[in-house]
Amino acid sequence: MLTPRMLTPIVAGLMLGMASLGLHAHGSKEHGPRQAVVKEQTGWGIAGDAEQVSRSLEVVMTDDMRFTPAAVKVSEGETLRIVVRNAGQMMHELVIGDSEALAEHAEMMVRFPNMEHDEPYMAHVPPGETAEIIWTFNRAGEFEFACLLPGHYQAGMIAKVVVESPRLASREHERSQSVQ
Ligand SMILES: [Cu+2]
Repeated sequence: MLTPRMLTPIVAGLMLGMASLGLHAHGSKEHGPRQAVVKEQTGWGIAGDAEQVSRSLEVVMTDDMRFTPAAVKVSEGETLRIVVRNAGQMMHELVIGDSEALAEHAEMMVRFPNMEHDEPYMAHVPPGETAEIIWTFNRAGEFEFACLLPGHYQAGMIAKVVVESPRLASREHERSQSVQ
């Protein structure tokens, strides 16, 4: 027969087991490797791998709310290692997107300034620090790098990113040749 005295260690053991399970689940979620991020196709590309990188691009962020360079050209399919350097005294971030998605996101950031967000196409960089984004631009079109911190986007902290389709570029070349 089970007496309350015998039951206590069983219950305590069960609770301890549950607690450690909970801790484990929490720990693996919070500290899991970044590579474990599910690669999701967006309208402006997809997360890339270090092995695919075709070139590095340094982008500098400054407190005058500017990205340098302010315009970037990429070939469709290229994987870039974007080295994002914050040369300012305040926090900045680089978020890749199309103008519509970024404008929407910027508005959310104004309404909820403490909103936490982290996606493979963004880097939050404290003053004096550098972060990296490895991104495959597998969609041709016009995109942007933007800092969505409240006030920054509104002050024009946006760089232009043009992803050119090689097929389209050669077709245009042919057309200009035939005109001559
Ligand atoms: Cu900023």
